[in-house]
Amino acid sequence: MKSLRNVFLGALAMGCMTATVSMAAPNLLGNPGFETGVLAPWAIVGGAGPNATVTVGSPDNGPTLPGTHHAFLSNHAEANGLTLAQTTGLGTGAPGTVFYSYDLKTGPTANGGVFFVEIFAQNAVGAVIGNAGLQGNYTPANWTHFSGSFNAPANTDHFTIQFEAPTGAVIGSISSMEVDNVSLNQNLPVGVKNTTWGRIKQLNR
Ligand SMILES: [Ca+2]
Repeated sequence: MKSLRNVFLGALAMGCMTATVSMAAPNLLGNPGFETGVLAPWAIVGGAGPNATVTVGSPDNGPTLPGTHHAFLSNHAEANGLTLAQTTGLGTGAPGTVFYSYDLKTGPTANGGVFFVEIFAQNAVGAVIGNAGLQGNYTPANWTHFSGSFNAPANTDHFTIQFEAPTGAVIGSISSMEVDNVSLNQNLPVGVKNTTWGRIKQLNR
């Protein structure tokens, strides 16, 4: 009996492992950890200037995934909305739950500089038809993983996620942040799907 039980537990463990691997949610974003060493397909969509830049930095890396690179938003221009964004491809989204996560680590901030994240659901012609709500103001002193979900409405076709480092309308206002391991997907997070239980039931017969 003992050996049968061990066979069962071994098979169960293998079933769980297989299920976990097959459940890995595909990320809709390209270069999500900035490990290519360049920003693309991320783009600076607002506020770029001599005193407001987004660069890929190394060797600092967010805790969620291995790597050596991150994006660094550095805004030293007053009353300026420096924004880094990525829009997923046409047809990559659908109505339903959208899961998001990202790692953040605050850089120098002063005199009204703040940091927000926004995620938009868009229809096939790019109009914004839903959103995850304004997230922030974020001020994590050390690398911190943030995650959540929102419901994409009918006619959702694709998404945009953007990281915003706006400054206040005073000289000396600074907003800066390191960003890494950004994920946007519509599959259940790893470990939530119930296919594993079907395997257990089979094995129990
Ligand atoms: Ca990285």
